[in-house]
Amino acid sequence: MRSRILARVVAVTALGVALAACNNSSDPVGSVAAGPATGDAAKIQAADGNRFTPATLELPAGEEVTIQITNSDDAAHDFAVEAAGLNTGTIQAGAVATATFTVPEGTTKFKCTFHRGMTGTIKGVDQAQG
Ligand SMILES: [Cu+2]
Repeated sequence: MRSRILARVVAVTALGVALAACNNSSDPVGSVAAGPATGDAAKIQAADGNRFTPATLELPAGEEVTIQITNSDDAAHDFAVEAAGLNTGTIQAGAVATATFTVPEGTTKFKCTFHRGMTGTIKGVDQAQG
């Protein structure tokens, strides 16, 4: 009898740990904000299937740019540019956030810290070209 109760306690504890592991969350870091952009913004979506669309953004190198991230998925995501020390923090399903930074030249990676492989690339394009 006592061992059965103990087994149940262990099972419930394991369930709690499993649920905690699924409860993705992160805190905002850097020049980020909740809600839509108030001015011009490059727009990107966190989409069904743990992917960003588009996964590649071409932005003007050396300029301060705001990226607006819309979570069109039914799971939470975030948007992090580690090289720039940015993380929107958790973007709940249906929510919108922005991240503002000066675009480096060349290739800069961004990602969702909750989902391995949910990544993308910012291409900082020299404005003197084209
Ligand atoms: Cu994600």
